[in-house]
Amino acid sequence: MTRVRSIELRLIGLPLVTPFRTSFGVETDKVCILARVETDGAAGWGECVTGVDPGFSEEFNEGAWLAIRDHLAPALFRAGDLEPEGVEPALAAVRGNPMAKATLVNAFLDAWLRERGESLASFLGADRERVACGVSVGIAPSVDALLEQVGDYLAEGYRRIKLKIEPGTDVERVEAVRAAYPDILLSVDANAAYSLAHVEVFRALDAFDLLMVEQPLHHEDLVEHAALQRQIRTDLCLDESIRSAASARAAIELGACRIVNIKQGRVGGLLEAVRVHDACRAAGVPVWCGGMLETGLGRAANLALAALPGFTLPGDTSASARYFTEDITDPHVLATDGTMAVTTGPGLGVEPRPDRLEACTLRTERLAPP
Ligand code: SMG
Ligand code: MG
Repeated sequence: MTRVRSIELRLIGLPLVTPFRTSFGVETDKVCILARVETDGAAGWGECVTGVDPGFSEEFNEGAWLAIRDHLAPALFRAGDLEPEGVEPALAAVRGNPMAKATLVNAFLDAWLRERGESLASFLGADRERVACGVSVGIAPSVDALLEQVGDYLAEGYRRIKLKIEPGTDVERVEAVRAAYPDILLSVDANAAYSLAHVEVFRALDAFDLLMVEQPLHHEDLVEHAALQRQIRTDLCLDESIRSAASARAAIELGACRIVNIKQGRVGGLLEAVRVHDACRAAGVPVWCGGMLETGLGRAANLALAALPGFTLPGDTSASARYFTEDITDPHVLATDGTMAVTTGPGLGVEPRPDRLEACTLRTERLAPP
């Protein structure tokens, strides 16, 4: 048992090495909330995966900040002495807001594990020390620019390439990359930009031996995803639609997907992420670890999660250098075999560097019990 004594919220901003364009917008900077939770015996970190705008989901930085400050943090203070399994129930009176909740769940877990000297990977049930890594490539300005980026990432060792697509920038991009690299693991991610009226696009993509098509339709369209899956050969993978282990089970039972992208931040934190993993594994559905352009803190959490046995496909856990010239932690580095190390120290096993943290901070607020 340990008690949350105070929480420091911090908004940080750091430039991305290259703008990241998806079907819902362009990001040039990573701007996110970090929570530092102080317990009786340690401090732990949680990185919130919301962005500036509510484009990927309805949650966004300023909303998450208020949800944490005015609702979730007070609930955690009121809960008193806690074990990890008590944190989600303590936050349950707040409906939804999984990304805001994940920030505190993960930060508490980090602090609790640091008190015990146990690594996150060991606590979650990891069975390996390194994970196979892929990379997500934003919508490029041209086919040539895309081929150059893909070539660079493959040369670095990445084991799977995921192309962001949107209506009008899809089949010809995939065709060009597949022609240049006939044997690579290749997938696409539409971030919900299509509808069932586009079924011909997905029939055309069937020709390119894709590992999966990720989240083609709106996040609420499980029945529509199932209808699309019946009409194409390529496996569908769901990202935005999967918000909990319950929604993963629903999607699988409906036949809405055959692969699941697990993002711990999107499902309310690392504990629910393990339940999603367990539900998929029980159903024989492969999972992989998604990414939200996390800093080295969130990335350490993703790497620990990706080391669980059901994560059988390379994920979006790319190296720090794919995102930032200088991360806020010591960088996560890709080996030439396309793997990265899972951290082994207590909790997340990484700390923000104080100088980097100060340099990136846009705002802080300290929260404490009344
Ligand atoms: O962390 O490398 C990363 C990003 C991977 O493509 C990625 N994430 O839908 O899977 C996804 C997107 C969401 C990013 S929104 C900023
Ligand atoms: Mg996605």
